[in-house]
Amino acid sequence: MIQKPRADARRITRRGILRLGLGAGAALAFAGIGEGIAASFGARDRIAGVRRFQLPFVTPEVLAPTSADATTDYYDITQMAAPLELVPGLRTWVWGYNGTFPGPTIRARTNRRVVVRHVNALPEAVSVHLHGGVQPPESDGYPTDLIPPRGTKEYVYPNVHRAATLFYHDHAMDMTGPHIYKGLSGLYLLQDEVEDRLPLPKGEFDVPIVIQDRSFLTDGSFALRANNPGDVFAETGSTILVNGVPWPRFQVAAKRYRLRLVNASNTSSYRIALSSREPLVQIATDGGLLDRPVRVDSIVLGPAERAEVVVDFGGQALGATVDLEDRLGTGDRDRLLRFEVVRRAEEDSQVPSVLAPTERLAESAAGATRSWLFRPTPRPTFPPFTWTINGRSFDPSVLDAEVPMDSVEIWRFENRTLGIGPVAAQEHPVHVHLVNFLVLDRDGRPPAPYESGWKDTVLVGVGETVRVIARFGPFPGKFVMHCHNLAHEDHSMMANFTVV
Ligand SMILES: [Cu+2]
Repeated sequence: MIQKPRADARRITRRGILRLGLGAGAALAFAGIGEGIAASFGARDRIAGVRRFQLPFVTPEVLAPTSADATTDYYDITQMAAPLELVPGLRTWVWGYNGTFPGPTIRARTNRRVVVRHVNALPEAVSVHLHGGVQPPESDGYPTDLIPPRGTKEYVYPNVHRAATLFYHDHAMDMTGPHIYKGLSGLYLLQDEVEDRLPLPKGEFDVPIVIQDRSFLTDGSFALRANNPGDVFAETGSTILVNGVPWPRFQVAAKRYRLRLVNASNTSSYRIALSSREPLVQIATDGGLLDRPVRVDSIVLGPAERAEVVVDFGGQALGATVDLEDRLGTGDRDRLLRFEVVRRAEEDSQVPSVLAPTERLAESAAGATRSWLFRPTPRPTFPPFTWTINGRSFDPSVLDAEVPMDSVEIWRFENRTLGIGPVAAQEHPVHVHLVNFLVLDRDGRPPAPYESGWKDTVLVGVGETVRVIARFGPFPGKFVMHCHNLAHEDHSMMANFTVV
């Protein structure tokens, strides 16, 4: 029964809260609960221990179209519960696209339409958002545009965007966090002719690295806290999964690999680096290829951010190991996966010095600047605050901005704390639907090299102000922008804008 894990999780949460104590005044006590619960997961024997680097690396299956015609590929996906052995010897009930975790990968081509028909065989209403996709509002997965249980909806993706690593995931009102934690996300790889012509690693040497953290109870179920006040803070886990496998070992050839790094975690950010201390050669951001590769020591990926890198194992001896590290992670979480160099292979790839032409937008092209304030707002009920944008909780009926079609705007994201302890000091990964943007500056300083390309999500650190620039269009209608820490998004750091 899929409801059982939630009952168990509730019990753990309550005990966690009791152990921390609530006698120190609601606000201060509450300030510690989120961190305390997250930390207590790893320390409790009810959480399953998972050994690192035991299981083979896998990539999610690629979904075959059900049918195709001159303009369109048609896909069918059933959202369903399924028992999977994610941890050896344990059974985990996931909510998966076609019952898999992560969901199947859709491969799409720029300017060729994709239609995905979703059947909801889950007990709760769902909505599907293609993250980073440029699609009209009726196919964008608006939070209240729900597919009820036993319902069906067709999403039409025009694929007018350049090549990029996108992903599709649940976006149901107030329930996105729990739904994604249970498994509702999958890759959508958009490819085009510019990318085809580049001599980058291809085929089996072009691999997705979908990073998620989860905790498992000893009965195998996800240690997902129920939709309770604790969710205001974080949905994290003690186990790192890559493509659904705990800390896999990836047996590689001694040559170049293209790694598509995707942070599909609910709350966690990662600073990704190689244990060999070699730099990462980054070739793409959220919105696709950079104009030129950049060499970086590490890449910070907040929730929903992506980066693509080329790693060359050509200089490694057979038998050597290189780990992908998370330099923000502690304990077992300091590693994401292990590469083991096991064979020689002919090198047929390069990283060219010029990748893809990248349009830039000049600040002088902007017709307007809008400011968006991300902060907790106090309220009289428990928990004593909620996450807000410009002081407002998300309301589907309230319009927060009206943007003229095809206009260029500068959006200014400011992360301000409430001053009641660590609870108020959280970063916000800000995601804008419909558009890609360029980061202009972070507290007045130029963006880091690893975020210098087109993006759809940007991490706004504690106390920071980040300015981005975007052209709004080509589809009119109502879209959302929100924090992609799913605990914040669900409670209720989201706003509406229309393109008119
Ligand atoms: Cu946030």
